Amino acid sequence: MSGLDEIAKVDPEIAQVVRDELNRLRHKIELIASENFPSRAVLEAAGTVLTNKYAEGYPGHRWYGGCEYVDVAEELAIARAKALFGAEHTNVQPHAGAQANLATYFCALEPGDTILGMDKSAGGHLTHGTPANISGVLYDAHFYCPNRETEMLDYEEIAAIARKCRPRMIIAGGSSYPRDIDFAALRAVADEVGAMLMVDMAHFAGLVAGKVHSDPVPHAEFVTTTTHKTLRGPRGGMILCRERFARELDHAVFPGTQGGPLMHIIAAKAVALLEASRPEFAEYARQIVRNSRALAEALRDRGLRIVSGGTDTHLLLVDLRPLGLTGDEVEKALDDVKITANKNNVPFDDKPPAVTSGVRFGTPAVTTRGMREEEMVEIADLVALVVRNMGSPDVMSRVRGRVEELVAGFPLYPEL
Ligand code: DSN
Repeated sequence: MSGLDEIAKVDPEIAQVVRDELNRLRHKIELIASENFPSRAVLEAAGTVLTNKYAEGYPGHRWYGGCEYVDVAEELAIARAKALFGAEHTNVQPHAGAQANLATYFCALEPGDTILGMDKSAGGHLTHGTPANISGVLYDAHFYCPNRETEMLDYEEIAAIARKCRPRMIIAGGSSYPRDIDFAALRAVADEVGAMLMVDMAHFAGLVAGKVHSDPVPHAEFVTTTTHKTLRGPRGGMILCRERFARELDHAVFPGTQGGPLMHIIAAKAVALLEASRPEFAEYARQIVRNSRALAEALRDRGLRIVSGGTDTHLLLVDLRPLGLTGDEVEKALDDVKITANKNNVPFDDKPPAVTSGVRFGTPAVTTRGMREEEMVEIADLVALVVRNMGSPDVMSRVRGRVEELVAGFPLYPEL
C-alpha cells in the first residue's frame, strides 16, 4: 500500500493494522448506513502537515501565530459549506456530530430547558436527550416516536406531545429513520409552541446536497451534521445556523466545548464539500436512494419485513421478529459471510440495544464502490439466504463465495 513505507519502518504493527483494514474493506460488502469511502483526495488532505497546527479561534482571529495557511483552508471549507447548503452561517470546527450537537445546545439552551427529540430506540440519536448522554443530563428531555401503525413520523402526534411538554427546542433527525422528514411541518409545530428547531442531518446530508432529500436549512434555526456519512468526507462535524446566532454559536464551539480545531480534517472537509458541489455527486446521491429502494424491495420480495414498508433515503431497517431472530445473531452471521451491517432496534422493540430485533442496512458505501440496482438484488439474495439458513455451514460457505465474486468486480482504492 502506498504511503505506508514510513509507518512500516517505524511501527510495523500499525502498518499491518492499516493493511488489514484496507483488505477487510476490499473483501467485504459494507452496508453500515453511517459509513462511506471518501476519495483519495479527501484521504490525502486528512494526512497532511496541517495536523501540526494549533489554530484556536477563527480565521483572522487566532490565539496562535502562523495561521495564514490554515486560515485559507477554513475559509474555503466555510464558503463551500455555505454555498452547498445555502446556509447563512457555518462552523466547520466540530470534531464530530456529537460535538456539533453539544455546541448547538450550549449556544441555544440553558441547563434544565426542555428538549423534544425522536426516541433513540425508535430511530433517534444518542445525543438527542438519552439519559446516558450529557444531553439527557443537562436538559429535560422528552421524546416522540414514529406512529405505531405506519412506522412513519406523524406530525399531529408530535404536535400533541409538544403542546404538553412545551419544548424550547425540537430536534429532528436520527440514525435509523428510513423516511424523508417534513421539515415545514416540524417548523409549524415549533412555531406553535414557541420552540427552536434543530435538525441533525448527519445521516442524510449528502442526500440534501444532492437534492434527493427535503432540505432542512430553510426551516431550522440550527442544522448539525457529520461529514463522513452520505456526504463522503472525513470523519468530523459541522453546524449551519441563522446569522443571528453566528457569534454565539462560534463561541459555543470554541472556547465553549472544544479547544484547537483539527486543521487537517477541516482541509479534508473543504475537499469533500467541493466534491459534493459537483454534478456527479448529485448523481451519486440519486443512485444511493435508487440502490436503497432496490435493496428494500428485493428483501421484501424474499419475505423480509421492512420497517415502514420501504425507504426514501440511504438506509432501511429489517424487522427480524417474524423470523424469530435477533439483530445481534444476524449481524454476526452476516459478518461471517463478509457482509458488514449492524444490529439496530426497530420502533417499539422489546429487546435491549445490545440484542435488538432489527438489522440496519445502508447503501452509501456500496454505491461509492459503483454497485447499482442489479447488485442490490444479489445482496438481498445473499442476506435472505443467511437469515433463512442460520448456522448452515454449507449455505454460509456458498454465500461467502458469492460475496467474494461480487466484490471482485468493484475494486476499492485500487491505487492504494
Ligand atoms: N453512530 C452513528 C450511526 O451509526 O448511525 C450515528 O452517530
